Amino acid sequence: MPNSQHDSSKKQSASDAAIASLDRPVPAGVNAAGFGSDVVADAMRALDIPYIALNPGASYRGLHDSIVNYLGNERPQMLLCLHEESAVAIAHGYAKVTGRAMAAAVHSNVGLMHATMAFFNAWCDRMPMVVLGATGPVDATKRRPWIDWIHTARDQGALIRGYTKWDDQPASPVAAREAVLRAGWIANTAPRGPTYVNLDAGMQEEKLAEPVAPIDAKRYMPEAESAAPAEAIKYAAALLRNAKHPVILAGRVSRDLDAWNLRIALAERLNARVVTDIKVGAAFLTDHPLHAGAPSGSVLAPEAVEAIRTADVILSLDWVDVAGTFKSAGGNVGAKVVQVSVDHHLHNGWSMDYQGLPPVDVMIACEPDAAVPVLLAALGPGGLRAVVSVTHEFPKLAPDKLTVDHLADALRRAVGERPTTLTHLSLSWNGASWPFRHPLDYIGSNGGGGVGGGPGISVGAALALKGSGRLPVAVCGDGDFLMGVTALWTAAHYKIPLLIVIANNRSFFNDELHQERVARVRNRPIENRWVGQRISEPDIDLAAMARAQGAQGFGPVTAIGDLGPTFAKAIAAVEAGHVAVVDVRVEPGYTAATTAAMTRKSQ
Ligand SMILES: Cc1ncc(C[n+]2csc(CCOP(=O)(O)OP(=O)(O)O)c2C)c(N)n1
Ligand SMILES: [Mg+2]
Repeated sequence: MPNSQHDSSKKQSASDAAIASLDRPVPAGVNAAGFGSDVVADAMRALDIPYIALNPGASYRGLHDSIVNYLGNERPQMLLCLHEESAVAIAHGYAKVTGRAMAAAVHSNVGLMHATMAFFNAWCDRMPMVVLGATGPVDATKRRPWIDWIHTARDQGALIRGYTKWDDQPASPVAAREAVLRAGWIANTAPRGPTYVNLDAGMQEEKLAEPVAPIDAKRYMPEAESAAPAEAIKYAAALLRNAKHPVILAGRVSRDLDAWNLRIALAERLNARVVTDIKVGAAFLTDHPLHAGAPSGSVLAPEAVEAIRTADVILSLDWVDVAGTFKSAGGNVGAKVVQVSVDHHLHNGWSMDYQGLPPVDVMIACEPDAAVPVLLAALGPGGLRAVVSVTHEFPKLAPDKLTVDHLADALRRAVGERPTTLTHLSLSWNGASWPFRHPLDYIGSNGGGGVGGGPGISVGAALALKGSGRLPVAVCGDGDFLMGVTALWTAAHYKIPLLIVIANNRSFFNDELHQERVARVRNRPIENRWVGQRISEPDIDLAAMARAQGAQGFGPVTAIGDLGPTFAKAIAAVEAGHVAVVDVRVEPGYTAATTAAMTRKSQ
């Protein structure tokens, strides 16, 4: 857990114990590794990963047995998932809170195929995870007829290699141990990302001819933290010290509270305007007077555009898309650019998620958390100069129709002073609805734009937050919820408290705006934009889908006045340890700025 969470670690371990009491196998009395997969299980334990989210399959029945009967289903403990996409999404959400890799396991080629989008989301989000997969016996003489042949593919890792940091298919138990340690090490080293180890069924099930000599696993996973380069810091400090209109683009940063406070100190030292991005986790106090406009995704707030256009020095703290942001701000950005990032180490030829190549005048090739304190020290003393004074404005609420802004307003009031983590936000969300005042107030979006990630990511985040005293709350679009809905059962079964509120516009509404734009450009009727988009006739009873899986379902809420009392009941259920889902029927619509940007003829 980040430093800020240490005080709650006692409560946290009590909640781990509650999960550990579930799914207990009878003791098998096995205390020495006897098979290839026992060696793999030992290596998994050496990674010190508490959970492995999985959907089972014969290709890894050897490993499955080792986790249950050799490790006793402990560290890692299995978390059964109904779909591989949610298994990997749960590991993704866990990493978004803790910054550390959880594990997942998927069955041979078909399970991996189900998991691909979740890999991609985690990859684009730079989140670590170790995924174990398997293949039918590589040695064809050991294959069962038919099934082992269809579930064996040459170079299975090719399915996910374009969006995975590293993968391997080790050929012996000792090589598999090395692969697992390397997978953990690489996943957790910045720039972070998923890794994949494909375990040959034959290798897993092989009886060990002799005991495997133990190793000191820690020595094979050395901390590889990058330090801020002194020369670059000196140049950057000189540029920033003399800047009249500095801007900080606060992007991919950690959930650490000390690092958060240092970013605030840096902004105040420089009197810099700060822009944040709702695609990634909270990076700055959004109601700080220096924060420019509401946090937004691809459509920048007007205050942010103004700050970027008039800036003389821009400091990017691993901002996801510097070049695209400059383009959105109108192009002619004249500022000198200081870039703090190690992201370039990850870029490959398959995925363009690295975005446009930005102009950079000073490159500080380390993580933002390492650069900020050194930069502050290099700047020397100085204080808050004339701070821009702004008052935080919440969105104005429509008088009659229930909109997503009403949902946000009532939810914020219902949550009140409780420390709350928004584990996911719908595409319809208005960034002005909710101030972020702590790095765990919001953990960012799905990373790769893969709809359906919201529920699984939220279950993983709620797992990491269990016992921390923070209330995990997800706001999902109905499309997102429906694609990932079976992740709920895992939360219900393992008693992971979580509130999911559905901004249910009964539509894949994002694409209605795309069809509207095409209709405008082509001079065709925009009133047809809904065809092939609306999820109605019949409306789906989303609360019933929650109840069917052991969660508590509320709604549909259709009246503004019912929002507050319903949220109060749902929060009480979550505080009593349940998973609660509230179906809120909102008017279809995005913020005026997003709608205008998406339907504009020129893009
Ligand atoms: C897996 C996947 N399928 C399709 C899309 C295209 N897409 C982007 S947003 C969106 C609509 C999502 O609907 P919902 O979650 O209900 O959000 P809304 O736009 O209605 O607020 C779709 C289908 C996608 N990004 N990912
Ligand atoms: Mg929708």
